[in-house]
Amino acid sequence: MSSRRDFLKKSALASAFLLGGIPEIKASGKTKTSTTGKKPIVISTWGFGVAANEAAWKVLSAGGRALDAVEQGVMVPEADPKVNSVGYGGLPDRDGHVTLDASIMDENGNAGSVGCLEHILHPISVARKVMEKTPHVMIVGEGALQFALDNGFSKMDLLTPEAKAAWEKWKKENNYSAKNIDKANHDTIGMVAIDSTGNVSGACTTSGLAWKIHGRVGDSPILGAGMYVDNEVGGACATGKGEACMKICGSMLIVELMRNGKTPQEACEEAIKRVVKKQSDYKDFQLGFLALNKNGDVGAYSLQKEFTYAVAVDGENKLHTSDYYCK
Ligand code: SD4
Repeated sequence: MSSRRDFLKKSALASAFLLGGIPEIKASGKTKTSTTGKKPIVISTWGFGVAANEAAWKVLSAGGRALDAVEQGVMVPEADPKVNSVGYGGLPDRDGHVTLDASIMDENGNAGSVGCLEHILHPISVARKVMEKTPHVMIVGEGALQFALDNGFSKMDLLTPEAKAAWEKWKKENNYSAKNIDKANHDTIGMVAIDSTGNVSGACTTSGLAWKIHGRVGDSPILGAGMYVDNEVGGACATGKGEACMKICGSMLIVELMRNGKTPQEACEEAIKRVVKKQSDYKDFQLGFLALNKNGDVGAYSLQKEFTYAVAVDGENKLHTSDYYCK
């Protein structure tokens, strides 16, 4: 049970956090982010990770569970119509469908995911229901929608007027050709948190690649690719070209490298090097990894420049820019 002292400490942490701005820290050369020994902590991908971390921190600073923190955290960009790569407001596939992928994993190794789910505002919460209420790990497409509706989620139109206009413009200019992911048409939220008891959980949610072939599923709902956590080690998540990440089981690879003694930074760099070694078109797309070990050390590395990620720890929530391979 939490003592009053713990409560005051947590409240102070929460207020310091809310008062803190969001300074951006750029990785210069070999400078690495490290926050050894600090708990709770939450990390997430891209600039929208700052607002997501804030929601996650509310849970963590009140002594809540990492699983609840990551779910609450990623629900923020899922519901934000201005974020055109996650949830509501996400850019559609080439047939105009907004199809969502999400996965969640807890400290006991339980996991749930949904792929190609339409019409549901919070795919991450459906993934959690898959984890908690079914004997399965992954449900996709029509079946996932049916499962969501059966479990009390409501159906809505996720295609905003802005996303619809972008799709119509794309259709005029692109002759229905499925676009490969490039350096710009992506941005998944992946999040990993450690709560004050030391437990690790992760979540990942996206509308995936814009203009993809209907039915295409990326790395985000694939355990070990878009996200993976192991309570003995830590966790990792990915953003960028899902196909490239799936081919190396990126997040699982990073967790295993950390288990074998690599720092989160070394593990993220090694994963990117695997892609460079095996995928000759690596200069043409973006892929970024973010990792956290049990000590609260953070690592991040990407193929191309401008991969940003947010770290909330010790009352501060900061946006960082990761080091990258293609210089
Ligand atoms: C995918 N990894 O579906 C996702 C895309 C993305 O930032 O937006 N990543 O391949």
